[in-house]
Amino acid sequence: MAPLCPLLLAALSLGLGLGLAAAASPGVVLLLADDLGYGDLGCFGHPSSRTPNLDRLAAAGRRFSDFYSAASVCSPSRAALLTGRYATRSGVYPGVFYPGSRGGLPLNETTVAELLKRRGYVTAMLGKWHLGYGPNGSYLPIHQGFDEFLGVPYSHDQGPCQNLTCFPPDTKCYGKCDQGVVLLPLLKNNKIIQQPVDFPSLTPMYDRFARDFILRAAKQHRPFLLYYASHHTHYPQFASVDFTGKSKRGPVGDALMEFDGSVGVIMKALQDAGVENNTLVFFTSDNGPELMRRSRGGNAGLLKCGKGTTYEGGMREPAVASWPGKIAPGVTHELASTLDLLPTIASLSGAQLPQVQLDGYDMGDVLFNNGKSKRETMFYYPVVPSKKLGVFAVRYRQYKAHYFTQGSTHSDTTPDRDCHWDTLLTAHNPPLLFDLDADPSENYHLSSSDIPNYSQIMEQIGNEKVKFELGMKFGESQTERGVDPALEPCVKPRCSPRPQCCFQT
Ligand code: CSN
Ligand code: MG
Repeated sequence: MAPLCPLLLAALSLGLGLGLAAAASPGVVLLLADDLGYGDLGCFGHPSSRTPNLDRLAAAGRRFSDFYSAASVCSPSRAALLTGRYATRSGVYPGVFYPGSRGGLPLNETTVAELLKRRGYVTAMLGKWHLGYGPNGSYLPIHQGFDEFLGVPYSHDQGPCQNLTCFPPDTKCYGKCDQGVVLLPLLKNNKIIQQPVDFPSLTPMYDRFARDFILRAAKQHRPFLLYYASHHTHYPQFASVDFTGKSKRGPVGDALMEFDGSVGVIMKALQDAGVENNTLVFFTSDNGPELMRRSRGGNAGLLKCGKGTTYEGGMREPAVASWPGKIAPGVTHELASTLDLLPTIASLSGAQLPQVQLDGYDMGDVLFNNGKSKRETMFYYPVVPSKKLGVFAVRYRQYKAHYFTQGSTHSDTTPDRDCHWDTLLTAHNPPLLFDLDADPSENYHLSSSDIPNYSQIMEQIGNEKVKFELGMKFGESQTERGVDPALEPCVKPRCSPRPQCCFQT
């Protein structure tokens, strides 16, 4: 027995070492809603939404009151979330990608998935990508650190959605979408498996994938990253049979309820896999609500305007972080952003930060120690950012100064004309200053007669703006590389006439 001991010990310690390393690396689930506003969730005050799973997540975890996405539309917001950098750096501007876009999130950008893969994580992405398709699908998630992808490469209104099949079959679908482009494709990795996507069965398929992925990773004792970017609650709304007509809030409520159902499936999978207490779950949305859809858009709650604007409703989002036993339940009023996810997750997993200029801060102290945020500023770029105009607004602590304001089609139809497309670009000198703690709705701008330290605050904000903009290097624009209809995803690559022939029954 004695001579065996050192060997046995060595084997044991090797096994334990690997086991501990795996156990020490937490699972990460990122849940992203689409065009969901600050006022849309039950746990953020919406009276008729039904979001029991998100409400439960929020009750058991930390709910953020002052959390920001880094852009007011989709592609730049998602680029920032995955890279920890404002999208002006990566070149994901102006606007968003289209089915035939030549560009995408540049492959030399480092995503959070790539960081984690280097730490031995298995990684998967579900749902809406919207960071480019490109020649031969060269910008798809599988080229940006995700081992697996099941989803749609862009928004589901960027295709002829009158073909979006709703349940029951004779139900009117909610709205009209882009014509003259290919039907919406569903991809598995880089392969088109449906065209058009069958929307009523899509979320149940995602749910099965998510559950299988989590159970498989746990069985293999591998740490994992699941990035689930739902199509809900973006227009046009859809839901599967289990959720159609089930909410009190109509189409947008049904869609939100279906997303909430997926959250429930994922939480149950984490429990069943026994990894619930070793997994960070983080929920937020990509940008504010599309108010132009009237009651079928989302709701920004008490915030001003929505999608496409640099008012609070465009970029301030509901957010929840949950990790049983590690994150104490409650609400935090600390400032945080999707930009902070990459540095935070890197620190949790022991991953090296990429050697580039990051815009995020590790929010570990906020999450785990009820501490102060390292973030004191947030910068608001418009949908069409330019070096000439720079940022439209700056938040510093509780203060926000608007240097420029502009309405957006995405925020049309509300009673507040400031939000509308025909409210043109307006420069403000001096900038319009608001105290967001006292006035989160940006109703009453302040002057020197309102607060004694007005000039100090304006000077401080001005300094932060100058400092930030000196350090901002605009990347080459990826959306201005234009579109080529030949690049649109097509299930029959050489068929004609396009785009109608890109169809498989
Ligand atoms: S977004 O919504 O992708 O969620 O931002 O579906 O800005 O021109 C935005 N846009 C289609 C969209 C176009 C979208 C635009
Ligand atoms: Mg969006």
